[in-house]
Amino acid sequence: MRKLLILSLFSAIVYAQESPRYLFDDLYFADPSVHVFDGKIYIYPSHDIQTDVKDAANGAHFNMKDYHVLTLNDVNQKAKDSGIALQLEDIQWAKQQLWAPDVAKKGNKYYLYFPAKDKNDLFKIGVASSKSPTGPFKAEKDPISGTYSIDPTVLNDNGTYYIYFGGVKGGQLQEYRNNKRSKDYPELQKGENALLPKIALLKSNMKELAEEPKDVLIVDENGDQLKSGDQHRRFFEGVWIHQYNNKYYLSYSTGETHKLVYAIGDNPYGPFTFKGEILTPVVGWTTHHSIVEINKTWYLFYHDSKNSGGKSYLRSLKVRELKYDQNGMILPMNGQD
Ligand code: FUB
Repeated sequence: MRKLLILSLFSAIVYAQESPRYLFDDLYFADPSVHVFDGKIYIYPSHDIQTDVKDAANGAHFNMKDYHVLTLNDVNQKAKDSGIALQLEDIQWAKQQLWAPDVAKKGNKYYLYFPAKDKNDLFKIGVASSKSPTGPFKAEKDPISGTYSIDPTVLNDNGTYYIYFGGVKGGQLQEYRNNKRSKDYPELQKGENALLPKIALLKSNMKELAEEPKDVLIVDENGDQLKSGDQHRRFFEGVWIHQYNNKYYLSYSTGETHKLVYAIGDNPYGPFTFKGEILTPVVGWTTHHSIVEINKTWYLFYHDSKNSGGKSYLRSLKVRELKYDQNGMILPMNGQD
């Protein structure tokens, strides 16, 4: 009996550690980029809302109009909403669709990077700054020159800052080759090289690119670039980069197959070698995440659409512990939990 009690207590503890938790109940938020700044946890999500835009293949129904910043005292508690940090009407160049953002801190300033459609319905990436991690953020008059597509994330590599971005289909990445846009590029055949996320060094002002965006190469175990038809492994959107044991982990969504997967490289530019799955599909079409170490424990922050009965554009934030094996491989998790 005592043995049984100890055993069930043990499994309760393990289960409690490994099962995901929702972070916020009152509003729908998605695409969490999480950072620890000066010992405090900040969540920079998209803010999902219901509008009258109908479901569309180009994602027009993801019709978000502002950003909130959430704070978290402890991953086991609910997050607190700090209110609106930036809204569409205050971004001169943007017309619609404030999609997944990220924030970087440099010195005493915080820089919010966000995708939005401009007046010509082209996704660009904007930047807004603030002296406070919770905003309000003031947007620059124009998007960052040389950027396009969606899902920016910024790596602070010992004081050198790199921006990554890109997303296929609704994210418009397929309309670009070598940073040049054309509506006439033919659809990629299954055997052709897959589209890749982009990387560019940021200038010291954090508001401009210091170089032309470059492809972030993702290869298989033989060193061959992943192909367009390899839907279970190739890049689609939602890139995140973190460092573990002196390696760079590039993680992203596979889109149509709805997985979170990762690849490992030796430097921010790659190449990155595909390693495996992090999370099987969640409820809802999109899957987008961040991976962060907090107090020596690693966490996966992500979203699903369970709370809205599966509406892909009304998503809720979740967190769960993430573990590595002794070789630095991430232990895969079940997105349906
Ligand atoms: O939230 C809008 C879009 O859905 C994001 O930019 C993508 O990553 C996907 O999560």
